[in-house]
Amino acid sequence: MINLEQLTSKVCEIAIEGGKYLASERKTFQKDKVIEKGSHDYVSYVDKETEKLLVKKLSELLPEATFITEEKTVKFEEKDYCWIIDPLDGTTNYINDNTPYCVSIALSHKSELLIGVIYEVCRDECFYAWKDGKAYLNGTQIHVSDKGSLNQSFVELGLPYNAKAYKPVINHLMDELYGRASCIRINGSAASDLCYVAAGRFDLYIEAYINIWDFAAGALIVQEAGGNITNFSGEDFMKGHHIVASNTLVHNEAVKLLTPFLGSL
Ligand code: LIP
Repeated sequence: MINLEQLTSKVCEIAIEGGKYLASERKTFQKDKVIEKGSHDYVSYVDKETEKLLVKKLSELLPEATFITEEKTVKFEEKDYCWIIDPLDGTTNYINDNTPYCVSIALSHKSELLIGVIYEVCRDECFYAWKDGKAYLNGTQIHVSDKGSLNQSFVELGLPYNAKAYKPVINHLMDELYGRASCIRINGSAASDLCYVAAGRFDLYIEAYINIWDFAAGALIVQEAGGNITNFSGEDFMKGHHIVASNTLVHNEAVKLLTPFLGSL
């Protein structure tokens, strides 16, 4: 029987080690090292080397687990335990020396999330949670906010790479929320967006066309901090790509905003 609290603590050490490598490479990072793997979707040796480091350390920690990783440096095999890794979430921020960017690591067992660890490099913040163990930031328990309505909410929106398909949605959200919500931000790192909901910094975060390595760790951290995370229909998010994460209190209001797009995304 795995002790999730102890395992989480070791995963935090590994995520921080990955983050320290990202920070040290950033000092000399050159934009000519960047490759465009999809439209405006970038990667460099830094993402790949960080991923290899994480895979090596996590394999030693739990040899029976397989991997789903953004940069595909390791082959996925069908197994019960699975590490889900984004070695550098917020790549465009990193490339442009902007903040935030993170290492994101989740562990699942038969699709159930057991551990979520996100290390945000720029603020030296390690967010983590394990199933039924609550959520923490650098050793202190965190909780979602208590804002009761969208009118009071500090809202984070994402701009996924799939701009053509998402433009009608983001335009609609801007139209509905700009001037109504307390304020809107677009920070450029799905993993940290979820952590900020968990820590009560943001009250709501909405994004579509993101992948399991972007949201798996953050999803558990949000849930263990008392928040809610669903797809755009208010249902299970795990198999999809569209995410609404909130402090729970504003969730229904937020999901209602998305009803014009159900079935078309
Ligand atoms: C990115 C996110 C970003 C989101 C993009 C993408 P990457 O991950 O974190 O916030 O808008 O769709 O998923 O490419 O930096 O790992």
